[in-house]
Amino acid sequence: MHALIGTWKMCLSGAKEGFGLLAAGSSAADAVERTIVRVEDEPGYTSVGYGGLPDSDGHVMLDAAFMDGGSLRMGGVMSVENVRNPIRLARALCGRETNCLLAGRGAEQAAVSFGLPLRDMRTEYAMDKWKAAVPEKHERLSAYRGHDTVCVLALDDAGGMVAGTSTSGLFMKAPGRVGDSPVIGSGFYCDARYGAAAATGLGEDIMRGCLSYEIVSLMRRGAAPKEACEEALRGLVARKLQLGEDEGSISLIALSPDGRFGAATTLSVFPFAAGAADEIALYAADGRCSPLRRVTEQEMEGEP
Ligand code: SD4
Repeated sequence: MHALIGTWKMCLSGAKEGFGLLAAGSSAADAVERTIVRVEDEPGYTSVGYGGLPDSDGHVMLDAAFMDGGSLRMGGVMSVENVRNPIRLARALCGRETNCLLAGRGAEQAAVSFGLPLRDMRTEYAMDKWKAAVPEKHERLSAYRGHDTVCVLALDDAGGMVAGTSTSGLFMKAPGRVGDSPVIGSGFYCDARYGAAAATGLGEDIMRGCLSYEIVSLMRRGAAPKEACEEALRGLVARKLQLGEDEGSISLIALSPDGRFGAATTLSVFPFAAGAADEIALYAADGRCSPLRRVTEQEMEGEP
């Protein structure tokens, strides 16, 4: 059995390639990397890799992570600049016993030592957006429409499971700000015995609930992927409401070792690509926990 799930409509074409690799017998690791590299290389996606929107200083600072569910090893980078494919760097760091999570300059040096390509990640469009931005308006950061992390979970025919994430974080974030995406247990988690999970949305909230670890724990205790996503989300949202906060902007995905996938969201619609066995397609979850429905790209026009 092989399966793959990835956040947002933007990953659909990459996910088709990743899924094709799985169908041809490749590893979950290769499928995750391929899917995410496709999103990172696309300048039109302003939330991931090349073309990502900058921080308040005008720097495009990237976070990424890669976790192997067989060994429970992870690699990650945070606040890295000028690395063309942060997910490839995260994967290269995965497997190290120490020094597997690197920030800033050290991460860039590691990219050079691995021979990974560097690139100026700023596009004219992103810098124009930054010049036009009013810093005060961005004091309260939000995971606004079109600013989303790519998270991919894959299962291969040999039972291997991998989780990967890549993001430029939030537009106009404070220099040095890191979200959930490279933080194990929050932005992603993968244990091939029980399943994999990942999150997108406001990282500061996602980290408060360690949501990805929570989902995998629920699957360990027998929950199906969709149920686990819904229960983890419900728990954090209930607490936020109790504290007088709004429910926030959080979307979650999960995959089980037998190829079932699930998702949950606080949004009115959360598109994602998913497939098991023979076909990959676009689906949507909604904030009312309705059954996941298959959708077309046209129906999701205007959604990230
Ligand atoms: C972050 N979780 O840096 C990321 C951003 C994101 O939808 O996923 N936005 O907090």
